[in-house]
Amino acid sequence: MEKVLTIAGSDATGGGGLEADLKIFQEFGVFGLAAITSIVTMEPKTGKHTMSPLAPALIQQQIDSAFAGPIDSVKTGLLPNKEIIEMVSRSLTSYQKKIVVDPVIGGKGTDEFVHAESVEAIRKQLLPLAFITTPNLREAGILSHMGKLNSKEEMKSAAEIIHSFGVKHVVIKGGSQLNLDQAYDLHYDGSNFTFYPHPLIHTNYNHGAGCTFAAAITAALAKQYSVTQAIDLAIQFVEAAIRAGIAINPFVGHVWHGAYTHAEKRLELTNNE
Ligand code: PXL
Repeated sequence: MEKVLTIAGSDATGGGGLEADLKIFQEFGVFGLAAITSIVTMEPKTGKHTMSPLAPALIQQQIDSAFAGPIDSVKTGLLPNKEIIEMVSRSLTSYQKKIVVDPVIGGKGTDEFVHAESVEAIRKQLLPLAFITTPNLREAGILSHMGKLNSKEEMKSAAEIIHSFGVKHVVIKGGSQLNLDQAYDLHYDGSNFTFYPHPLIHTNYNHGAGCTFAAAITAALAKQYSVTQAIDLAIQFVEAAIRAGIAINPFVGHVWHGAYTHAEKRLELTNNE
């Protein structure tokens, strides 16, 4: 069985972070391992998020634990500061297989968590090691120094700039912000641009969608699917998860990570069991 490691934050509400990653790995039938970089909690009366980074030495010990055996692919998610980004990058330097970098730069309730020096460390230390990176439109604008991206042409320019940092494949999640007829995700491999159009879904139930997309790609790569197959499958997987979104708390609507495989129907005892 393929083994997939996530190096990410914990989202105690279960929508994003390593909680999402591990659920998705299970859906793909791969064995999930996790190194926690930080713990994100939510104040239940106000919905305010707080991030508590773990000590770098403890993160290092978790990564070393995970690498005690063979690992087929690695996903990085929320890396709370420059020191931790550099430490994780050092740990992955000799790792030759597939690394998926989800460059989590803020996000729902977490905007204040990532600073300019962290963004620079993602560009200089982490992206050169990565096989695929999966920024959303906002993150792609920040990483490329282009600011707000307003069109498919600007997405292409941003993808070229991000590719120049050394990552092999750039996948920008277009989402609904471009106000077009459909959502467009863009894949750039250094020579070709491919847009993946898919339906816009008007919903607030999308907490965890970004993590889900990157985790699905990471699991698919571990299973030796091609980059194109991995992106196609991840788009369908996320679409199902968003359509089946659920209210977990009064503040953010969560995607249901098990929707694509109807996981909610699994393990139902029948009357005669
Ligand atoms: O969706 C971005 C994200 C990533 N990782 C963790 C999070 C969040 C958003 O809340 O909590 C741990």
